[in-house]
Amino acid sequence: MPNIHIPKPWEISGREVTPESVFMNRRHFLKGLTVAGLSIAGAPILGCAQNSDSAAPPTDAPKFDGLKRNPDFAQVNRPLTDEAVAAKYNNFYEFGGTKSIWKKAQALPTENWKVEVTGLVRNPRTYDMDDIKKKFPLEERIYRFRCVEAWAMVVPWTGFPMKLLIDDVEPTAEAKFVRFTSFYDPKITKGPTFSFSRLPWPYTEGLRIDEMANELAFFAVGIYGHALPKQHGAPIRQVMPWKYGFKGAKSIVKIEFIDHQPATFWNTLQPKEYLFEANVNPQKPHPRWSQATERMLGSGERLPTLLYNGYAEYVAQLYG
Ligand SMILES: Nc1nc2c(c(=O)[nH]1)N[C@H]1C(S)=C(S)[C@@H](COP(=O)(O)O)O[C@H]1N2
Ligand SMILES: [Mo]
Repeated sequence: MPNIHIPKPWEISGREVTPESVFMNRRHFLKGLTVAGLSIAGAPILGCAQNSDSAAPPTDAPKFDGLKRNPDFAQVNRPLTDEAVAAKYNNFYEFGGTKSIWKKAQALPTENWKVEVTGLVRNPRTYDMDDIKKKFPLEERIYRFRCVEAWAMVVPWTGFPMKLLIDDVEPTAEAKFVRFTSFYDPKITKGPTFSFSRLPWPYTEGLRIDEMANELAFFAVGIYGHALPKQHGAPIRQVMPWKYGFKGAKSIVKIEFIDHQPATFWNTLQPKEYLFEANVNPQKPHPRWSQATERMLGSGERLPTLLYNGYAEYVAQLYG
């Protein structure tokens, strides 16, 4: 719904604001902190107007051949989000602090991509994208996706369960956590205009090993049947459907198996707002807004948020 702005209770005013003015108005949230960027991550105010540019974003990526949809993840009782909507409404702070970074993200260099897997594993490996596609059978899964900012979408991802990579590298008994690191090169990933130099780049995320081994935890190399467009985190990203979207690092270059809980990007900036665990939970409000409902991208429909984003039967036992 281009340019239609429905004010939310947590908003400063009914108009669109820039990241800088959010920061100026929300200074009190930053008390005791020297970092400006963090009030932006969760500020749903930035997400309220959709990109009014209606042309479909370019993708020259061919469709995956013979891709099979996993029948266990074939639908979620919600309509699929329109591809062009999902492709033009992104969080990718390496390319800016707004939702409309898709053009800037085209600067991401994805040729000869390598993913280094190291740390507490029997078989450390560096994969290129051909190795990954040869080694791990790709499937399609339709997942709900919930950003901590209370917007949501439903998209078909192409990829493979993280468990297959675990089996390939064989973590040792000492490995308890895993850290994912995104591509970072300050000449290319220039970041938001505000306080860039103080953000804890590179973007990192982390999981417990048992979370990573859960059948839902997914590496995506594609979306809507073709390779990931750069703005979605090409050529490979995490997708963690029962957690808030920030738990899924984009454009992964390194995966490390470690014995301690890693520091992560948003949790380092604002530990009270962006928890390490970050499971979707309608009962646990974000300190600055309710998480009880969510706004679907495209339709703007407001729907109730589901515990574990609707995936309790798969993951509730991890948190007993
Ligand atoms: N490297 C990196 N990964 C990231 C982010 C980011 O800024 N940088 N944003 C996260 C957040 S907050 C969300 S909601 C999702 C958005 O994914 P999408 O743009 O493909 O919808 O990416 C996550 N992964
Ligand atoms: Mo997010």
